[in-house]
Amino acid sequence: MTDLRTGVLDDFVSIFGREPDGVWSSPGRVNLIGEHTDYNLGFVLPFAINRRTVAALGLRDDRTVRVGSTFADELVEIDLERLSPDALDGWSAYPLGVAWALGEFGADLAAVPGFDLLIDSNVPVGAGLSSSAAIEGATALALNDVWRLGLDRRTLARVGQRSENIAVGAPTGIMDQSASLLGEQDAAVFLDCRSLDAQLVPLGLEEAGLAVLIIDTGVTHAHATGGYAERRASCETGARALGVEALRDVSVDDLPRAREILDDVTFRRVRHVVTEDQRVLDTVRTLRESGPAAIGELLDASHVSMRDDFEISVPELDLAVETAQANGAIGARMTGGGFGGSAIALVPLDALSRVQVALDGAFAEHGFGQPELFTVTASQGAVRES
Ligand code: GAF
Repeated sequence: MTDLRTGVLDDFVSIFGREPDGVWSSPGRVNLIGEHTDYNLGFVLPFAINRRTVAALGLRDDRTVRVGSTFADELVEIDLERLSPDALDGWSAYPLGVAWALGEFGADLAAVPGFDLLIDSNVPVGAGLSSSAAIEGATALALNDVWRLGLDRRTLARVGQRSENIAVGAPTGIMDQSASLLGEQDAAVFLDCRSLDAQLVPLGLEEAGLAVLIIDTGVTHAHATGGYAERRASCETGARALGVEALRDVSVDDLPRAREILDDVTFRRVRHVVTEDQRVLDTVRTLRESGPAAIGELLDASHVSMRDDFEISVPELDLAVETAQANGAIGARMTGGGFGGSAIALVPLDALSRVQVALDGAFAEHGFGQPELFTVTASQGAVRES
């Protein structure tokens, strides 16, 4: 972390020729369980990870905004007057979209000063670990401070979501930004996506001798297009047909009636969301009563539901999950929006190398590219670093 912070400070000075007002950071996230439940106003249980995005920001005395990053070789410049979703594209839509969205949540964009912003990150892009929410969280926290907006973290999460929905054009829910802004060390964030009530649930992984292994398949996913939006539309169709505001309002006991009313595909989409909400509640209860070693079956069941009912897995993710399970993982599932990205496996420390060797072997045997394997810990959410 010190390296990222020092690096972004040095780079800010060499690019903009002055010191920034401060450095802020926000982490990526992994979702332990609760997939595609957030936009159905249900429950999720993500945690912030020990991979972060840092943002160095300095106010200007004019109305110009300049943003740069260590991963894109360009400096994007725009006047605050012209800041609108239509004017934004590429990677800079993430930080600039946040500046625009703050205007939707009370910032007077006609009165605030411009700024220079530089971003660096060690959250892998395209791995399903929310590198985008990390940029949004760091930018939102920084602008909230320097523009003295006084918005709370739940509101900043909504700002990030609005930016992603409107400026970037991805119809995502509130989970990723909430995890990035509300996460704490060694705890998962149990979020009710209707009320936005968030409770921290201690994970106790180290005490239990367990690690969360990320298996990044390298298969890229893009939320702005295709399957994600189509799944969301199916859920909305299902909710309308069942006469509820959102699938959150459907319980496991309602599923027999749902089967009578809905076509097969819509029914299976609904069944995933309804049973996944229940699995989140069961996981939270199990973690509190029995600890992390007892949640394996819930993780496994979540993967089966995403593979068979929601149909958002791919062969590489299925292979990752099955190989981890067969070699000592307590539980495993794909994580995030699906169609690529990463799986997670909950692995006893003494089985970690066996699982890793087996994954490398299985991917090679199937002719798939080598997966990236690394463990993550539950870390602190967004902070001002200096
Ligand atoms: C992506 C989205 F950004 C989240 O809002 C969530 O819907 C997730 O996919 C699926 O659970 O990460």
